[in-house]
Amino acid sequence: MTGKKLLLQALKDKGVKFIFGYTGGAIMPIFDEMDKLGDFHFIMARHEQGAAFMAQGISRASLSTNRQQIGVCMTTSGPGAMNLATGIADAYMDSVPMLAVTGQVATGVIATDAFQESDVVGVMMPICKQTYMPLSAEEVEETVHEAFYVATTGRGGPVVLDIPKDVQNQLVADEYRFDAQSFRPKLPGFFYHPTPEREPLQRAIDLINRSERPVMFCGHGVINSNAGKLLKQFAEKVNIPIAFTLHGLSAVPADHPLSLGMMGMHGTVEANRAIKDADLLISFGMRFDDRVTGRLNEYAQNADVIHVEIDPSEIDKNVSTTVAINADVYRTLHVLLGDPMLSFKPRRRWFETIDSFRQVMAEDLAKEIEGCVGDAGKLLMKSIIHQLSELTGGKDLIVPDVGQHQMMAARFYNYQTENSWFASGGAGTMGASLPMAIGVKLARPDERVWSISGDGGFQMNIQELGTIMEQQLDVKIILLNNGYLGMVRQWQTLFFDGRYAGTPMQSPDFGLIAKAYGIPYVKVETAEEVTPALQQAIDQKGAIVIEFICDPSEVILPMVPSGGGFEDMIVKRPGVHLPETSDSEGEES
Ligand SMILES: Cc1ncc(C[n+]2csc(CCOP(=O)(O)OP(=O)(O)O)c2C)c(N)n1
Ligand SMILES: [Mg+2]
Repeated sequence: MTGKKLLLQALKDKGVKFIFGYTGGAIMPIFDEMDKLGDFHFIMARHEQGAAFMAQGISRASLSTNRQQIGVCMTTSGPGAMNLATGIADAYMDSVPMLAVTGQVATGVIATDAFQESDVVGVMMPICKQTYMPLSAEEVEETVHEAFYVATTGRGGPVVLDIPKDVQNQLVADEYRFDAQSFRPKLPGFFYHPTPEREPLQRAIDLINRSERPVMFCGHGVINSNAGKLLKQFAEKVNIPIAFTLHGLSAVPADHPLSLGMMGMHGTVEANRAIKDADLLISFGMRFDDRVTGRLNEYAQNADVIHVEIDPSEIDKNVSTTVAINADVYRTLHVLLGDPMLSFKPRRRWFETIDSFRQVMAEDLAKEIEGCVGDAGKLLMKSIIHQLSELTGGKDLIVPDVGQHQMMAARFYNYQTENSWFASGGAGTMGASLPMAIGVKLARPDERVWSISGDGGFQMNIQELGTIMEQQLDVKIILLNNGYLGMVRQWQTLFFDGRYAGTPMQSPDFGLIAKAYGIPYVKVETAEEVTPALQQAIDQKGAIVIEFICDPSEVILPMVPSGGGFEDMIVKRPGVHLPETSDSEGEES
């Protein structure tokens, strides 16, 4: 058998159905063998970055199905591999398991600056969970299985497998003979504790029973361990409100009475104020990212912290814990739910206080949503998202890009389906949406998928319209065009005296672009057209691009300025109220 056959056999064994990629000299042998075997559905991206995000889409969306698939992308060496880097770094930040296979120049010329040689292992090592370079075909089989084990065990993450061309072609006497029963990866230093220990659990239960003003956090770990239903049961059992990180959205229905919505920089007033006043924070599968905490030395100063987290390196990293539970979220919730000592407390005063927080922006937001247009008569993103939510009953799969429209989609879609929100969060990569939506659609073909982009991000991976065309994928594309890199514009409005450096943007005729790819297109400029256009997308089979002409001065509020504390939360439109403190300069949006 050859190295390339062993690789493909192992991928098949792991249930891989789709391979996303782009060919080139150093990967040709594997592509050729893949074609001969005919075991995979190969999807040619139009840019390697697209392939990485498609692979992410498969992994993220199939988590909650009974057939978890690990996304695989495959490229040639040098520029092909380098073009994957952004998608891999993004998966690493967001704990998404995936496998990137890259061709490498032959072992005999490695480190000679051979044609299309890049040090893939060197470049990828700090931006992925593990890298491998098998130096003989004999290593390939075990390496692939170990790569899958590492990618999916504990906190998920991307793994890179860089295979020199001669190793792909090398003949070995052995047949493929992998035995899952006897497979024991030799990974000294790889710790994984899925089951919670008794003692910290007991202390956690005591804290929960005693607390008067608790808030529970739902992070990506809840989605990744498929624990949404358990979290909901737990919250109901102990009567504790839930705040969501960006990645925790859709774990529990967004309109659940205990939901406070999203927390953090663009979180709701009720989530952020409740956290500020809480006496106990119970965090499930999240990492206290700076977008969530704001200024750390002011964060939840009077609260005890229970942190349930699978990755021990996240515990006590940003926020000191009172009780640390290093375990899988699902298993922890399962044990907690079975514990007879946990009690229900009415906490009436706490819920009254939270209700008062809910009122702070309720009226302003309702008015904007109802009105649908801003000062200049252009459409408001939040109203478009709200109408999409109403029309779809909150049941569809949403893949936002990065920017204001992403935050609008996070805040104003009423998520009802578990694991229905797929966003680039930790890295915040513009251009993620279109390719990620392709992977999501392939993983969940029977559900409706909406890719929602801004005019900036859409143009970062616009070439993937070609993949949608070729694969005839039914992805509904919403383009919220405000003529600006809107999120950065919002920062400029608030913190740079309205100087719009590098944010106004001229766009092409998106109608002509859609037409060139054979994709139907609708342009929406007035409030009356919004719902009919969305309905048209729903009624019609196949992809569609709907471009909405949006108000560039719309802002996503509230906003906790970068580096600020919850005290500094901006709740009024600029011009009405400006924060006194702003040490945000130099930080990235
Ligand atoms: C690849 C990349 N480059 C730059 C940024 C910084 N950034 C964050 S949001 C944003 C603006 C996005 O503009 P657009 O796609 O039009 O969305 P809008 O905010 O207008 O809704 C920029 C430039 C980023 N997140 N990713
Ligand atoms: Mg924009």
